[in-house]
Amino acid sequence: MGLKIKQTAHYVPAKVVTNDDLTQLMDTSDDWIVSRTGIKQRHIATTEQTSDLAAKVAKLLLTKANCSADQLDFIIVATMSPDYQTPATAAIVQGKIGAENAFAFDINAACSGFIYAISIADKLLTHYQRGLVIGAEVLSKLVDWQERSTAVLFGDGAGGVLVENDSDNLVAEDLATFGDSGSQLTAGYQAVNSAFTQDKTAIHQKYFEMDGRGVYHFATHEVPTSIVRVLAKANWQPDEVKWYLLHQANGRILTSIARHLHQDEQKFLQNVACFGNTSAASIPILLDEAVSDKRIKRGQKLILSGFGGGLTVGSIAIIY
Ligand code: 4VN
Repeated sequence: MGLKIKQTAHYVPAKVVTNDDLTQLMDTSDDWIVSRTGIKQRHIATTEQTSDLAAKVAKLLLTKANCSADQLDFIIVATMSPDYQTPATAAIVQGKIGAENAFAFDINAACSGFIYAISIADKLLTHYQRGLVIGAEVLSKLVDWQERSTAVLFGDGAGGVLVENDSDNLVAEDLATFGDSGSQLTAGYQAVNSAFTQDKTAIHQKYFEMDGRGVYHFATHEVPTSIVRVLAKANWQPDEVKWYLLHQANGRILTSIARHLHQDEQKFLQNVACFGNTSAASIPILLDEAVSDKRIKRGQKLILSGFGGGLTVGSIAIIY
């Protein structure tokens, strides 16, 4: 017995912001963004919060699985852009959908969050029967819309899976964290500023700050390494894998990683053009799209790999 993905779903806010739209706000161009990142547009929330996107996904998953909310044992939301510090976004979702028998909590592993959450869900399923794992982000809250180096990259959205204790489809996992490089990608610093704070003049960065070259280098080295390790643990050859679903950070990074692994780029699913980088939501959105249009079929071997803030990386070998 073990983790089986029963259903997939995704939801994105309706508003689409194109690269041309961004040229109204900052000195950039469609050409620059497309050639450096592969991104053509992103969905941006105008009123919806992270919990609203996640609750939509939760409801879609229950409907698709023909399951009622009271049959859920747990809800995990992976997010780096929660509604609040407390309550957890997952708790808000639990309340919104009326999952009265479920415990709920968030995890933050940035762009690796969905993979880390699947790993946790797999362990929970030794004691529980059924749960939701959702990646949900409103990154537009954390973007400095004057800063062209980061503002062009990110988008909002949510995706998730309903998992059950069934056949053991999670074959292997590989999670790693490089906290000593964490300053290369930060957002939402929470300043210490109480009645007891002396110097209140310090400048604190609320928005995304990224050492683009550093994070790019990290991704092109540590992601292939993690994938090689997870393949070895699964006892799979790279060629046996039908699809590689990687965090949609940037289209060029995916090309580089495919080359490192000597794999056809066509095996690396890509939707960064439509959604931009949605951090913890990117892999489950990609998964749901490819399951829905029947590229991904039952029994196929998949590698899912997330990487980013922390710095973190996480890969799983899974049979769909
Ligand atoms: C993982 C990665 C990135 C990321 C890093 C660099 C980058 C995305 C730098 C060079 C620039 C184009 C953009 Cl690898 C971000 C996250 C956060 O989710 C996670 N883009 N670029 C250029 O000048 O070509």
